[in-house]
Amino acid sequence: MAKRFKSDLKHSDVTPQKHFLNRRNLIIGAGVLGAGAVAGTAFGTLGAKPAVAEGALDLTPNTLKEISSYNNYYEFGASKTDPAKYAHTLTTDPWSVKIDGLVEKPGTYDLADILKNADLEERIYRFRCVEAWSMVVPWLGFELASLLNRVGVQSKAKYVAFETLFRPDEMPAQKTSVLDWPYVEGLRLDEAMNPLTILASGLYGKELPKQNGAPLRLVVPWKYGFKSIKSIVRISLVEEMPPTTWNTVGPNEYGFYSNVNPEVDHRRWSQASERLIGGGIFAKRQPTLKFNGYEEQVADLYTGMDLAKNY
Ligand SMILES: Nc1nc2c(c(=O)[nH]1)N[C@H]1C(S)=C(S)[C@@H](COP(=O)(O)O)O[C@H]1N2
Ligand SMILES: [Mo]
Repeated sequence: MAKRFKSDLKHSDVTPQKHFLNRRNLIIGAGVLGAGAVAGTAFGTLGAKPAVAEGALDLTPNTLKEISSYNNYYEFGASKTDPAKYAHTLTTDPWSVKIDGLVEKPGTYDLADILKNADLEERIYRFRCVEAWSMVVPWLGFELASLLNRVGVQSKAKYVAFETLFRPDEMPAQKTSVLDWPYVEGLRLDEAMNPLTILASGLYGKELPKQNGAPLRLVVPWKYGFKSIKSIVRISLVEEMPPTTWNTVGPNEYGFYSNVNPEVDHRRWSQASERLIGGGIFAKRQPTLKFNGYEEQVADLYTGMDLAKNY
């Protein structure tokens, strides 16, 4: 797989948005199609929206403005426009991540050190929220597996638990009880080790906007957006399935797995289609794809499981 950015580049050195967009066809389906993706340049004029067959992976990125002004980040309020208004109060530097539990080298790692050793690269992923909207986001990140391998996962570990910062002085909604704080999420170890699963520190070649989960957030493209936990301060390797915020809030509506699945409706709405953010009010809804279009890469993880029960 092409590694576009080396970790010795500062975010500010990284490709400006325009050039970045022009390269999207080269990396369409990064981590999915590999070198064969170069064929994507056949889409024609770089930067123009390619004609995409129904059901195919359209990886035309949303604009930075769209991606950073329509967010879910409950620590800053429950409305989609709250995070862009209020997340600027968050201090993201210095930042460290505690890695503990069933690992060989537990410790509190400085984010700068994590990033210095990381193989940062562009990943353009579809992102599907459980509320039936979607975006395409050009992340800058690295495989979670590479970090886990570096700290050494013990053989008893079966799950990975993640925790967001708890700092009510900077995250105003943490003074209320809309959710149990801190926000927590979890993955089965094999899901965490899948090469599609990344930790992102940027998007559009720049540092992550705070409303998108700076300075480090998870991205799991075949799962509903809420699995992609923001502003991570702790990663724990554990033996038991860890609690997750939305499952705690509504166990009937949000399961542990939360794989994107058009065949399994949410209790209160259909998951068969989605609204692409930025498409305009007259835009046709697009059909939702199983595993958000990443079926080929991840379906094996769930062989033999009833996905209607394990939602
Ligand atoms: N800590 C934290 N992480 C979070 C959330 C949150 O409220 N708090 N919201 C989740 C939900 S519901 C979604 S859809 C995505 C939104 O990511 P985006 O704002 O970058 O699009 O973040 C997820 N991660
Ligand atoms: Mo969401």
